[in-house]
Amino acid sequence: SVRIGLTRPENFKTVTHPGNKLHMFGQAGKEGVKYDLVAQAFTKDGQILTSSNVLQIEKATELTLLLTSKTNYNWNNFAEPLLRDRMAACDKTLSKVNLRTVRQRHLDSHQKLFRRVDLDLGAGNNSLPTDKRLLAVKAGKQDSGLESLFFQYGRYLLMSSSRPGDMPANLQGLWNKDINAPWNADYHTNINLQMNYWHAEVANLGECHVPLFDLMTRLVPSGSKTAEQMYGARGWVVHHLTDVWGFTVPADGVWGVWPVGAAWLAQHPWEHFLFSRDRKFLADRGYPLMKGAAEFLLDFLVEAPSNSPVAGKLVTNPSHSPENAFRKADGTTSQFTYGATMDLEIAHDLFTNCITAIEEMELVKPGFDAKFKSELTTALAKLAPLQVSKKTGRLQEWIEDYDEPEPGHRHLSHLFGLHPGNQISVLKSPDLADAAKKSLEYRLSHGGGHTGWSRAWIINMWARLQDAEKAHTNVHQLLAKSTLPNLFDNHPPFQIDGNFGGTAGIAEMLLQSHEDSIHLLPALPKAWAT
Ligand code: FUC
Repeated sequence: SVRIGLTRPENFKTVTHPGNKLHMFGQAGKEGVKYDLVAQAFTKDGQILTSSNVLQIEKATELTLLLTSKTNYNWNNFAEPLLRDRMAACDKTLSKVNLRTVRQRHLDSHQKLFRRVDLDLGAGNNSLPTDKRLLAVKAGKQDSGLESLFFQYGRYLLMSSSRPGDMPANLQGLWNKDINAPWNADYHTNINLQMNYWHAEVANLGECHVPLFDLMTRLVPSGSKTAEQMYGARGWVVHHLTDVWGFTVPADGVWGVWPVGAAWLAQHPWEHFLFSRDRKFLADRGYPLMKGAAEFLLDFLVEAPSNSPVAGKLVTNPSHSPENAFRKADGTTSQFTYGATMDLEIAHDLFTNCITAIEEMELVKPGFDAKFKSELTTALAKLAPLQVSKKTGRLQEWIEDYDEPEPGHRHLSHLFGLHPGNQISVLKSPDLADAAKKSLEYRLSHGGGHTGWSRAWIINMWARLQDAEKAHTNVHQLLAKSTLPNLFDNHPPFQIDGNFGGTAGIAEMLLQSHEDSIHLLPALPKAWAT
């Protein structure tokens, strides 16, 4: 026996309808999305009594509740709200459910994706429930079984929050519980959204990557307008955050003055091609997105002035190194800069990927986009080189060797070339790799890695540096310091990027393919000996 109602912290009404249905409807805020939600009860034995807004179940031996909701948000054209009868649409969904087969359909859909990857690092402490295992890890215990569980959980969360046809996973995946979510449950493009998809390919969930490409495609019209009107540039631009209404202009003061969001996102369709070898995808969707992002950068880059250490080379301007500040010689701090290291690394990554993509297309269409290829090749050769500090031996975060007022900053932007880029390589550019390692150590020795996603990024970087034990220590720290009892990542508060980035990091320790070959067990720690 149970009473069932529906509630929400703002603006809603509930009523019951024949057929044991409970109906909630309302609107987010005064002008926001309108929604309808229907819960329908099915029982074995007993009876269901309905009052005006409650379903009262008496003495049932079994109860099944189906719940569905519809909004007027239009993912296919967010400028035009949907005008459909939402209640009727909910009813239609419910009428299609076959109670006998619905669970099996769920399992089939789950297992098809989930069972593609097995990871066995030993059982660990698996006689305990998850929250107790986590407590033991927080107390210093090793639990390799919990680490493989965390890996699979990251796959599970992406499978559940990013299916083809739907929207990509936001800062909370799709598990936002608040009316006003932290950072609006949006898409931050200066690390967080990309991190959500780092494991998509390597953890064999390529189709779950597609919603990200759908978002990118939807951002092209407004991103092109922003490129044209703000910068007089071709192509499309996204700044440090976006949302589900096509937001592409700067927000949040200096932090928003970071015009390389689209250029970073463009790494993703390229990775999707590398893992799938799907030429049709590359030609129809991937390459056009990459090309537009590259066109913007080609127009945005300028020659550094004669008093710069990289005079005459191409740099971004204005820009900043995500959310970080530097101290100038006169003791004042600033964020605005030109040629932040990350910008240059992103440009290097994108131009290189575009050229390789053109070479793929040339195989089928000789002469494909030859003019653009030569534009890219010229710019790539003229791009300002990465700077290693003569004072510290560290890879500089800025083109000039500024001091760092916050040396443990959560962003590790200048190490983009190490991961997720591959400009910095232990094999091909060992000096840069060594400088990057020194920067990473410096960040860590000043408290870096204190947000979940920051720690997750660090795992990936140690894996790329092939330091198995340091990578593993950070897996342990991610669980011990930045994970909630249900294994959600804790920024704090809950933010899903650390789950996804942590999963990617574990994969990166076991398997890498960013160089020209596949590298098995590049960073295998002692704790995973079996
Ligand atoms: C970036 C980070 C913050 C937070 C936010 C959603 O701006 O610097 O730590 O994760 O995104």
